[in-house]
Amino acid sequence: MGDGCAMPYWSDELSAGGAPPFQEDDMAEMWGESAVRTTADAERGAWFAADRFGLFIHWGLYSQAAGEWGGKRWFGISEWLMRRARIPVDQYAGLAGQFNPVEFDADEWVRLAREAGMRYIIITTKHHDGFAMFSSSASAFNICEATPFARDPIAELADACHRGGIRLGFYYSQFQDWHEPDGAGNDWNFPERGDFGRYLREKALPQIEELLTRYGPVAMIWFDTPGTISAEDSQALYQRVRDLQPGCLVNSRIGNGYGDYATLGDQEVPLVAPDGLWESIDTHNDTWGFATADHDWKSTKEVVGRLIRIASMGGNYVLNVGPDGRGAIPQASAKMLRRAGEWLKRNGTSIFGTVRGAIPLHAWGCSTSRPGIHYLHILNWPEDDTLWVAGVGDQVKSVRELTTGAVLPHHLDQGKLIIALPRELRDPIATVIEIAAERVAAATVQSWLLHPGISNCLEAPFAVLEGCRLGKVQWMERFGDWHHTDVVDGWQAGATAAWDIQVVRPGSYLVGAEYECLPEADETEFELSVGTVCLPFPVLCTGGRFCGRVRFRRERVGVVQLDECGQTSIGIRCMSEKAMACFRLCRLIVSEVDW
Ligand code: H79
Repeated sequence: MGDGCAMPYWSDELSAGGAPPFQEDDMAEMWGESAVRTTADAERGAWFAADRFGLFIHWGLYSQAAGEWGGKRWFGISEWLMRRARIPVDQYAGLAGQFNPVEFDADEWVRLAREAGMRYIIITTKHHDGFAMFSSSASAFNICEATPFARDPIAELADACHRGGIRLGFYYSQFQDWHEPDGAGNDWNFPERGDFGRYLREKALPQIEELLTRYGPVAMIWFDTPGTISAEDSQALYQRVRDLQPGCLVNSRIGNGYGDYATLGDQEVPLVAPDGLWESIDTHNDTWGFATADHDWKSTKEVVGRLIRIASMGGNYVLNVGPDGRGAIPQASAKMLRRAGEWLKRNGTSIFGTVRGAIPLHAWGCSTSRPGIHYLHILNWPEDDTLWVAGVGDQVKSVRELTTGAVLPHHLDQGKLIIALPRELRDPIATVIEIAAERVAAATVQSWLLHPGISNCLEAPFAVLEGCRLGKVQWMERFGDWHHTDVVDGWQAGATAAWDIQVVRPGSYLVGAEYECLPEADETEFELSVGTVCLPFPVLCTGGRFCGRVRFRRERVGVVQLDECGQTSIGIRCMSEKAMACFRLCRLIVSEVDW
């Protein structure tokens, strides 16, 4: 681009004072390729497809350090502390001498996961810091040999899981290992590139073998940051897992297109369903490992809302908690997990064993399906207690609220199902409506039902684009806390992004736009068009990007009259005479206004 739009740097070591920041290319290098070319066959993948909700646990020496080193606090993901603070290997290893997590209680963790309604646990057995949280003959840098604790928590957790009927998966960092000269990622102690093949042969493969032979059935090995690992190495790892435990699944971060299912980006919840088996992985606050300074907890409603949206796209949700150096799961996480579990106890049939929803995304929420049954998840309750549903067809047999079985009054109007919602059945987390209908109209193009009484977010991936394209922006706020947004990008002169909408209640609607506008594009003229009406407006600068952080603004554009029921289109056109690389639109927001 060369026009000031290029993201300058990622904020890796900026706060360390002087160390060179990393270029975007380094980032691609660390993530590596993580799309899968294959999906596990139906038999091996069956549990994964049905189980939907798992607990991720990041626990290691970094939990003891908790984001602080030498009197300095490092915001962001705490498990990266060793690299961020450039801690020498021997000093970091000194943490092991203080690591004595006497509060660790495997049965309690399993009980908590079960109470949350989760069906599986994935725990870090070795993160990038190289420290094995299990007894290992392949490296003495492990919890049994190097800490006063001297117990094997992986063994205890495996027993507790097998007793408690929870599947157990192992996180294993196969590429980065900051403890080893031959592992990747430690360029402060080992500036020369080591012999990665030797690391793989002498540490990673033997440890993976230990994990797959000493702890009973393993549901999955969860690899991370494939980096520049070769296709042969990825394949060899994959084969080793299959040979030792044929039923064990492998995620796509093994690299090079191998693996049984796709892991999306850290903290990424998509708007459009990916193909095949996939998972979103997420944190309860902003870090994976425990950090004393991070109290940015998601509410139960946010967590359950994400689970629902992911389930509606046929994916799994793996939510992380970070136990502290004493082995205790933070109170806030335990509380949220129990509350999420209460919701799932009432509404779990709408999540577990369902497939992606046949009824398209709406302003009120989304759906999941099973043969002949569709569950509507109301995340945004309409002000007038009236729910409009498009795409159900005319074969509806019954409409009930899930937890009480209460039959709800409904009728069809212009091909839309209208349901009267009883306010007393409103669940502050999400209300689920169960619809029995043999055949639903398959939605091909998303035509957005402009819902009265709720803000309608017309998202970038559902727009019809001319002269512009769909893009993605990703950035970190503090460090390692990823944010992902779909945008309409690459605007040519005269380009348009428009959404097909269906007006069900004529009236006045306020239209807003949410976008990033770099200084070069400040005050560029755009036009909002609805039917034959065109409203000119300027887009306003959101500031430049600092450390790659993206900032959006939500601006009112104007009020439009939508006087006729039925199909129409709403969109914006770029009136600039030259291409606009510095403007990115996330969404239009359309809401009914009382006049
Ligand atoms: O375990 C959690 C994270 O620690 C781990 N994945 C989740 C599940 C993770 N490891 N690496 N990453 C996530 C990607 C980090 C990439 C970056 Fe960088 C860190 C980009 C910028 C800083 C290293 C330095 C790679 C490029 C520059």
